[in-house]
Amino acid sequence: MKRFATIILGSAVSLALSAGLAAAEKWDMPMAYSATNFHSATGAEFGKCVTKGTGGAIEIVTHPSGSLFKGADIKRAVQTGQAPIGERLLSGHQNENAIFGVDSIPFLATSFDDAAKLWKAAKPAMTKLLASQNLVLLYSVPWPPQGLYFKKAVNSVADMKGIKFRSYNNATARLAELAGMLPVTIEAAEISQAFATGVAESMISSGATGYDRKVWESLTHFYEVDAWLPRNYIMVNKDVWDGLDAAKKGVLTGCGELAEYAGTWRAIEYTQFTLNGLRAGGMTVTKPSAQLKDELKAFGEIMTKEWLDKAGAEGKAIIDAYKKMN
Ligand code: PCA
Repeated sequence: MKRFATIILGSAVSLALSAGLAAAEKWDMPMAYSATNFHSATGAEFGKCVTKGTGGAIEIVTHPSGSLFKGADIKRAVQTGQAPIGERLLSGHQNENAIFGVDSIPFLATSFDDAAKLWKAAKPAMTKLLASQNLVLLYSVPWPPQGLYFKKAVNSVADMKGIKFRSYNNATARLAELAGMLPVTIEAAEISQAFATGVAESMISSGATGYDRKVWESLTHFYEVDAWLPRNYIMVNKDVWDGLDAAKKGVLTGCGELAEYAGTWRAIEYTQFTLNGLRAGGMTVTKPSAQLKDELKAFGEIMTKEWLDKAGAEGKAIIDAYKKMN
């Protein structure tokens, strides 16, 4: 903590000395999830930290809920410089490169502790991959464990056949397919409407997203499957980054480290809070049956193999490094 404070304070002092010389820059930061969600709250705090740390030279303005760019468009917007910075669930881009999907391999890392280890193992490869796409990785925060939502009791894969399933990345769509469901990709910002109109009638997500979007208005059951903990990643356009002086880079990096730490704690706290919220909304929140869990684990094995086939030696090295930490 002292190190961050030193970086930020040092930068603020040096910037204050040059105050009046540099014009303030406004950085719009597109984000995909509801304003009240902990990722959005963390992004807003990160923005304030940067504004303060740079003595107002960079003012970050967050735009949650997909209001500036939809989730699926944020990565491209930052790559091409339409936005200088943005937050994206990178597993949504697994078809570009399997490494982006490392955080959504079923039952590989199913707790916050394990997700942190997997992130540590994956970070160098992810940073390199993003750099090759004109992006600088600043920080990353996990979602709570993923569970299954339905509008009826589901105790086995047989009960899932033919259900319309909202997906948010390749892994969620593949899981649906293996279970005989019908996947349709829908942004988190649009799920309340999708469930209300019957476009979708189930999904895999965190308690957090169900709570943020009040899904108890349409759905009845949440099963705590703990399948994986996907992550959001905050990235800066590399040309913009390269144009910054060392002091500003230091502020962004320091504020990013603080945000990752604080955001992770917020995620942990939001987990139980939102599961309680689903219950208060009238939903049944429970562990899956042993049969359902076993059947899902078998899908997990298939998907792990598929991921390793696509991710090759680099992917295997990440998994090996992660397993060594346990
Ligand atoms: N919420 C996001 C991604 C993972 C999560 O928990 C969503 O459902 O889109």
